[in-house]
Amino acid sequence: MTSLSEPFDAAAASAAYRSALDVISAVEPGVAGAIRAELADQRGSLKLIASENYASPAVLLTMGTWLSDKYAEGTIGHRFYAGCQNIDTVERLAAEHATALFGAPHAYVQPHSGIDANLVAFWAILASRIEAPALERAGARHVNDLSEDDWQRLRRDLGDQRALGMSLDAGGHLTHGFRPNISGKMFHQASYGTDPRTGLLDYDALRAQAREFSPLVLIAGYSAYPRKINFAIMREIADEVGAVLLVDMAHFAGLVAGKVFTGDFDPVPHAHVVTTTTHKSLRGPRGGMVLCQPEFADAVDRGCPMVLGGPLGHVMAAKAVALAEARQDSFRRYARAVADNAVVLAEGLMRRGARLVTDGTDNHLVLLDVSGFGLTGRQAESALLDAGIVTNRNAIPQDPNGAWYTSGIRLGTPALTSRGFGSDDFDRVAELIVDVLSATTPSAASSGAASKAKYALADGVCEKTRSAAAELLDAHQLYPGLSLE
Ligand code: DSN
Repeated sequence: MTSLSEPFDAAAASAAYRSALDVISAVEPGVAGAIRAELADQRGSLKLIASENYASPAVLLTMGTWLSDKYAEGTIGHRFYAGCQNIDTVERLAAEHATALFGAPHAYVQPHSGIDANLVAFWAILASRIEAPALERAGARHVNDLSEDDWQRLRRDLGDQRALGMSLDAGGHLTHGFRPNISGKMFHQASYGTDPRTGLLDYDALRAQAREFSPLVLIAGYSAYPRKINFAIMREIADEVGAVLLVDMAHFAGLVAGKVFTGDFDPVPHAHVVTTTTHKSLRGPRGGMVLCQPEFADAVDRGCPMVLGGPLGHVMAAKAVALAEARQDSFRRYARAVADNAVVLAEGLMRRGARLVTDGTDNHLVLLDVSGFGLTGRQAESALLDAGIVTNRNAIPQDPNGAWYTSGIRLGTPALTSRGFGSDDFDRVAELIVDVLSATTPSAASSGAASKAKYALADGVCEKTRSAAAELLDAHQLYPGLSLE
C-alpha cells in the first residue's frame, strides 16, 4: 500500500499466500476460491463502508497460525489450562501496546468483537458497582456464599439498573441498551437524541435527562454520528448523577490512537471504561478490546469465562501486531488523512447539492440524506453498488423510512485512505456518488413497502462510473505487488 499504510515485502507475502492457498485448496477448493475472489472484490470496488478497513499483510498473516489451537481461558499468568505460555506472551504484548498507545491504565484484549467488549464492560460495571457492595454488606467473598434471600435481592438489584445511551436514529448502537439486544434486557434504558434543528448533540438537554433518569451507566459513542463528542462534558454529567461513563469508541479508535481526537475529545482520560473494536479505523484484525480505570480492571479481566468463550490466541497476536503498527508515526499521518479526507468528501457532496446530517463532519464518516434525490437509503445503496461503490444504508434522525429502508447512506474514509486516496480522489468520489444518485429514480412499477427497494438507473451510468472508479483504484493499488498467480 502507500506511505499511509505499513510497508511490506510483496514478494514474500505473495509466496506465503500462494503456498497457503495451495494447502487450503487441496482440502476445500471452494474456500480457496472464495479467498481469491474476496481479494479481487476488495481490490476492484470503492469501499466506503465507514466501519471497514484493510489490515496489513502482517496482521492478516498472524491470524493464520496454530495460536488458534490453544485453549486459554483466564488471564495472563492465571489460566484454567496448562501450557499457555505463548498465549500469555501475545496477550501481554497486545495489552502493553494498547495501554501505551492509548495512555490507559488497563487493557483487556480478549473480546472477540465490539458487542463482546460492551458485554464485558456492562458485566464489569454491574460486578463492581452493584455486586461487590452487596457482597460486602453480606460479609461474603463470593456470590456462592450468599444466602438464597441475599442472592435473590442481588439479582433484583442487578435487574433494576438503568443505562442511558444515544438513540439509534441519532447514530447510537444497538448494544447501547436497546430492547432487541441483550443490553436492553439487562438494563432499563432511555436514549438521548440530537437537536432536531442541527443534528448535533445537545449537552444541556442530555444533562437534564440524566438528572431525571439517574442511570447507572451513561453511554457515549456511536456508529453513525458524524461529529466528535466532548468527553469532558460527558464525564461531568456522569459524575453529577453518580453514573459510570462508558465510551464505545469502536468507530473512531483510530482517530484517538492517531491523536486526531485529543484533550476533551479523547475518551480515555475521561471515561471509566472504554470499549472498541480493533478492525475499523484502528486497522487491526476483527475483534474487540476494553480499556478501563483500575477500579474496574479485576472484573474486566474476568470477562472470560464469565462473559466470553475462550480467547482467540491468533487474533490477540494480530492485535499486538496492529497496535504496534498504530504506535508508528505513519499511523498518525494516516489518522489525520482519514479526518481530512472526510471533510473533502463532505464538502464535495454538499457543493454538488447533497444534504448531509449536521452539514458536515469532524470524524471519519458522513451521513448523506438521500431523500433530496427522491430515494430511500435502500435504493441508493443498491444503485451505488451496481456502479461499484460499496456503502451501507443508515437511518437518519427522525427517519420516516425506519431502520430497514432508511433515508440515509453512511460513507467513511478509513479504507480508501489506507489505499492512499487523497483529497482530489475523494472529491472525485463525491462527484461519482452524486452522479449515480442523480441518475437513479424510484421504480414506479411496484407499490407498497417493497417499492422502497426498487429503482432504475439511467443507461450507461454504471459503466461510466465503474470505469472512473477503476482509474482511481488503479492509481491506488490495494496490497501493491501482492500476486496470487
Ligand atoms: N457493524 C458496525 C458498523 O457498521 O458500524 C456496528 O456494529
